[in-house]
Amino acid sequence: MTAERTLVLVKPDGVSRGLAGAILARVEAKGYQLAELKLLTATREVLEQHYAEHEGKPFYEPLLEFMLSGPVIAAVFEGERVIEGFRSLAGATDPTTAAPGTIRGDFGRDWGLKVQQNLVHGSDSPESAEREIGIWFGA
Ligand code: DAT
Ligand code: MG
Repeated sequence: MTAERTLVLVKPDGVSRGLAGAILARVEAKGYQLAELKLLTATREVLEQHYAEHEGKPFYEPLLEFMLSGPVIAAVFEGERVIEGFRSLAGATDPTTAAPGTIRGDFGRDWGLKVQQNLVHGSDSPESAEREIGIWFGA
């Protein structure tokens, strides 16, 4: 049986603030296995696919601009219930209200209304994970 997989992104704020190692270390420390890892600057085409579900929302364009503003880390982690487990490690979408002890809760700052600057992305379902891993790493 293949272990569950999830796509993790360390967003441009995480990389530029020097938090990539600390973030990935938390995921490894939880017991998830690193299966793929790369540093890259995203393209608009990749981001349009990745964030297709959010197209048309008010935060869509600022989100894409932010995600294009610097390099990101794309990673695949494997493990039992890793999708749910990583989202629990990441915390709530808004860093201001994300619980202490979570990545967004501990490392998020007061960014005003820039909720998109929340350090990490994690897939939200097995279907999303396979779709997103295909986008960032190919089939
Ligand atoms: P998550 O990343 O927790 O899965 P999401 O899929 O709802 O959250 O949204 C994708 C990203 O879009 C999120 O990480 C940050 C940004 N975003 C979501 N809601 C927002 C909002 N109300 N204002 C600004 N950015 C938002
Ligand atoms: Mg999401």
